[in-house]
Amino acid sequence: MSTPPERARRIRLAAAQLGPIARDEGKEDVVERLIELLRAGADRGAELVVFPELALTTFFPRWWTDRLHDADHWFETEMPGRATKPLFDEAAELGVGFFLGYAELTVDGHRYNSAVLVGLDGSPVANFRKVHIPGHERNEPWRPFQHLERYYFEPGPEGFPVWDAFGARVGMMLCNDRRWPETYRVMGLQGVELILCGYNTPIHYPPDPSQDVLAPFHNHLVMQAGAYQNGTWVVAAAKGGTEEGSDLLAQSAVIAPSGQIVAQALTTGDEVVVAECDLEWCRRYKETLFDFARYRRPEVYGIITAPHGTPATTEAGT
Ligand code: CDT
Repeated sequence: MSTPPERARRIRLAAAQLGPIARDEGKEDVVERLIELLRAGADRGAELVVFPELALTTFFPRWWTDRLHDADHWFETEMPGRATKPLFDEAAELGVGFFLGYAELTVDGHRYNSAVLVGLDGSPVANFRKVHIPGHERNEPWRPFQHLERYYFEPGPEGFPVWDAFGARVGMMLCNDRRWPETYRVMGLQGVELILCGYNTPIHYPPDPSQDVLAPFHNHLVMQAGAYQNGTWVVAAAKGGTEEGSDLLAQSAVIAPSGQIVAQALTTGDEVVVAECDLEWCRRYKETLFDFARYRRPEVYGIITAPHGTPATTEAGT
């Protein structure tokens, strides 16, 4: 008996990369840039446009302030708010969904590095809070610039849920989350078919500058591996270029469940890349090499959920 032919489930996806955002650039001006990118994506048939992490402002964790409340103006207390409403309205008008990274300040005072997923009708479908918070907690004046995400943000307590949206099983992650295999696997175990990601990656890594030259390689390495090992599409949008003296990696990309890059930004500025993605491709990997039910061995993976692992104690040669 022959296998029935696969039916395609196609969606056109866009990664909308942003060039630098100046410290004094108003959110209203940034939203105008986002609307231009949204229109460019829609003109090319995109149904869903992915914007970067913290897409409304400069990457403000590069600066220290003694008083956390002095940073409140970088945060959103509602979504949509006054500045972002025009983007939601334009999306509804165009019938295009989007993913937008932003700094979230909740009514009870929690601060998260978040992303909202907005449906084709311009209404929010889901909110995601970044889980892996990189950098440091206090001012470290020896650095050429700070990476104070651990001062400004709490880790998202909800982990990595997936949602049924845009005809797909959709998951979200933000920047540093993409470097952790657990991020993809937790979503993979929920059948994810499409992972949306925004990032701001300084090319210079002060704790170990020998990694700087490898930043572009590591960026794609982790996402290509995560896509392949979980049979999922990944769409990742960067903030690139020199922002307030800090060089940010660009390289926004759409990655197939095979791990191959099917579209990639060519510049470090505002740019939209579009790809047509067949969600059925996920099955090729989920039902063969990465058939989790058949091949995974969770009974020997227990240490994965231990807080810090344990030093190796097995003696060689016994
Ligand atoms: N925004 C973000 O998460 N950036 C980190 C930089 C790591 S170095 C502190 C990243 O993983 O790209």
